[in-house]
Amino acid sequence: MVGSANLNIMIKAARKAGRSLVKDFREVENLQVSMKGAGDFVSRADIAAEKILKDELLGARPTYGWLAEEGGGQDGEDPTRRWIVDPLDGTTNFLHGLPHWCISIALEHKGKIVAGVIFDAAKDEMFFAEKGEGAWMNESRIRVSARHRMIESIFATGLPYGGRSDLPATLQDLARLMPVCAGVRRWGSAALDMAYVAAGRYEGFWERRLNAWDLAAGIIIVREAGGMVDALEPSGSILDSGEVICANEPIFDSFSKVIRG
Ligand code: 2AM
Ligand code: CA
Repeated sequence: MVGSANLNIMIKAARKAGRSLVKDFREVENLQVSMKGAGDFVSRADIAAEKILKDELLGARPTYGWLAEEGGGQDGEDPTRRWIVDPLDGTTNFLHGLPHWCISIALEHKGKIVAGVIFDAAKDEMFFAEKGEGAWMNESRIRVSARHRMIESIFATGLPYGGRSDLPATLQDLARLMPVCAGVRRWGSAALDMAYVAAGRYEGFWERRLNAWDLAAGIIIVREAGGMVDALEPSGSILDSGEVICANEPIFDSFSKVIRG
């Protein structure tokens, strides 16, 4: 697909930050240092990737606003457009040498996401979409899966970590879902979970307490792949609530009935 100028800027930025993260990832895999040493190293890798993305994206579009995980946000001269960026989604995986993490970049226009890029640099898988142009992975068009029976379907989620208060709600979700489906996966990168739903690798994904930068790019990639994305509270704001449910269209109703209770 021949993307817009903005999409090309996003893909170029993702590749550049991806090279930096892959280099650091090889290093972290070999690091024989204290937990704190590895943690500090990963924070530096994360901040370095964010700087590359900011230089590339705001360098090319200096009037746009900015919202990112590490450095926070700033308003642009153009109040209608904003980059929403997670330089490293799946940080815990990265820290443990697990090759499942990504860069997530979205472009918001008048409150709607109009383009998204999710780049899994370790596997060289570039997921992207623009409004009305379908969803893609590298050179190929992607689509959500066609499975429509719960018992044949697999779903992904994120399990709360570190004593967070949403554990009981997620355990209740799992108690309802696990007996009626073919399995549940927990990979540790919300952005890649959404890219995988778009690519038809699993049927659906839900998670609570996420941030706008975890979700923004995934929203358009899933929708352009033919999937449905909603806030857990029906028709609420996904980015404001940080609670998401998405799936292929045929399974969405059954899946959301189970999750929403
Ligand atoms: P992050 O890697 O950018 O922090 C997985 O459940 C999602 O939760 C990921 O998208 C991850 O984004 C986020 N998350 C934040 N803190 C986390 C932690 N300590 N452990 C696991 N996931 C975390
Ligand atoms: Ca994240």
